[in-house]
Amino acid sequence: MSQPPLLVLYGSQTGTAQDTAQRIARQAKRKRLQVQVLPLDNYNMANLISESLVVFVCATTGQGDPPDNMKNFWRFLFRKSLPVGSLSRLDCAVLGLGDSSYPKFNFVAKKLHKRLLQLGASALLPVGLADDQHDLGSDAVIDPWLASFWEKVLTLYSSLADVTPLREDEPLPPTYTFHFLDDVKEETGDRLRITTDQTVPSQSHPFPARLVSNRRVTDPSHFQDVRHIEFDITGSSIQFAAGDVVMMCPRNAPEDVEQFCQLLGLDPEGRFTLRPTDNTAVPARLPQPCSVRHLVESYLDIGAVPRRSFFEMLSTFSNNELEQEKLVEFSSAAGQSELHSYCNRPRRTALEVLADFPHTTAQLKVDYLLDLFPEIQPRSFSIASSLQAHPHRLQILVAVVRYKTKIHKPRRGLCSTWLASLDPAQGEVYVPLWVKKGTLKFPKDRDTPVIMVGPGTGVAPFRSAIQERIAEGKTANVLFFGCRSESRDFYFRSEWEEMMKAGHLTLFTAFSRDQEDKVYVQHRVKENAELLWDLIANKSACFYIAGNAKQMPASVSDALKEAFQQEGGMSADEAEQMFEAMERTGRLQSETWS
Ligand code: 2AM
Repeated sequence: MSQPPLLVLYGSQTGTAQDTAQRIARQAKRKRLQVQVLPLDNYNMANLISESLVVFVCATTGQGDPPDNMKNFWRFLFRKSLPVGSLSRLDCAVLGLGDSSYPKFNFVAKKLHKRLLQLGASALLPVGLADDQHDLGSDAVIDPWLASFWEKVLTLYSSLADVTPLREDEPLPPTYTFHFLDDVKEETGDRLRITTDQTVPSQSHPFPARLVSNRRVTDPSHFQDVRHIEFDITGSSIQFAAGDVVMMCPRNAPEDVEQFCQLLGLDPEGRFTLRPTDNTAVPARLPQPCSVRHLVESYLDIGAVPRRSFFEMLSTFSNNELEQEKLVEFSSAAGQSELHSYCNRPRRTALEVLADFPHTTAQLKVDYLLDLFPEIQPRSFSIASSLQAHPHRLQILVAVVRYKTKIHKPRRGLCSTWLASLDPAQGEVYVPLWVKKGTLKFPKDRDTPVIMVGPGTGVAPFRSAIQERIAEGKTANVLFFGCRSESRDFYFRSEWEEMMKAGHLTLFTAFSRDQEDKVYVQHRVKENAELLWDLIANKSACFYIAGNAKQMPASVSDALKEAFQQEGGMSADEAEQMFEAMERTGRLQSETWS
């Protein structure tokens, strides 16, 4: 009997679920099983009723929400009109990727599993709950879960047991083949395709926004480079409100692109078209034909820390004994702790790994590039301006990420480094972007006061909110801002001062390093307990926290609960309950990032 094909559907926010889905597909191909891998939103849901074997790999985002590329599926799946029993033909398996340091650990996978069963599907095995916090990484759960999954599949499709699987050390066929063109002058479409239609820009149709300015807002003597960046969005249908975020895909640095091409012996000017070897679509983001430079610069994530699957694949290309031995070790379950010390801890990039394995790298075939390297993922930034205050403009506040590990060369954040390098004085620069609804929502009511705690770049969404609110005549705005020093990183100072003068803003500052003892925003919250209590208890104020300092949100929350006890005469339990009630009703919201 011929087996029905395996479908692997994933919902991925940062690429890990996608990588895991692709790994499952590779394992299927080694077992000579027909397989298709798709993001959930690219799959026609109506077909689910006729599928017989589907693996779902789903991440859960920090807030317990499904990733962006499964949001439509999520809405579809929970429609009341879906008949119970409609998925009775389906054997399914759900693998969740989550992080147990967040309260809604693997919420999406658990809920999906339950719903599929409710609709009549049979579960091949219990839902897999991979955990980023596990000492040995999420593979500690994924590996045994997959072993058990394949065991079940083999029982289900007994004829598979007679098939000789492809050897582990043989490369699988690539997903695409590259067809190089002789005519190098051919138009590539590498340049931005300016969208003239008024469709709302999205990941597949970003709007090329012109860079207007890119200004450092911290003193040159300060350790951190923070940029205030402005884009012109004239001609787009982009609308946003305070709390929304802008998305963009960064590019690799030109010197990294050069080095990559050199290591692989590729001509950056070479132009090619991609042909899928199976039914996979050509990535919409890649123009056809495309230049090698464009592919490496804008698509292949060569600057990320590579995953285990990268080493697995590299090992199949190696013809150098020493290198291959090491690569096989890094791919094995036993080699994970060593791989962690070599790669994850020092944040070694895929490009640096290639340079460490020169013989293997020289053997790499261009056809495998899209299998080896994940696609550069979009990054999000809180929008720092309001359309009312800055019509046709969109501004962000970006801390340029740079840090040291044991590797000599400093580590750099891909997107912030790329953004910082863009210079509008060097000619017109366009950045493809789109906007997404954010999680922070501000009150519509004119008289509701808003208290915002945003140290560092956490102030970005609050600058947008304050500008928007002032334009709408909402002047009860209280901001707690923290930075290291009044003279070095107190950005937007003059703007705040003007608003204060006009009576539109109350500002409390915490300059952590301008005196011997650290002063943080939570200290200012405590000092102003009386005012905060009055605003919250008597004037129904909303309270917001944003920022990237790890302990900050918890410390600010504690300071607020203390204020409830001190000023409201509450017990610790009552303060906690009031805090939770505010969270539940949206009167207390936070947005944190790392
Ligand atoms: P620090 O770097 O001097 O420790 C913006 O980054 C501001 O947030 C800085 O003043 C920083 O202080 C401060 N910050 C760091 N950790 C914090 C925490 N746990 N709570 C509140 N603020 C913090």
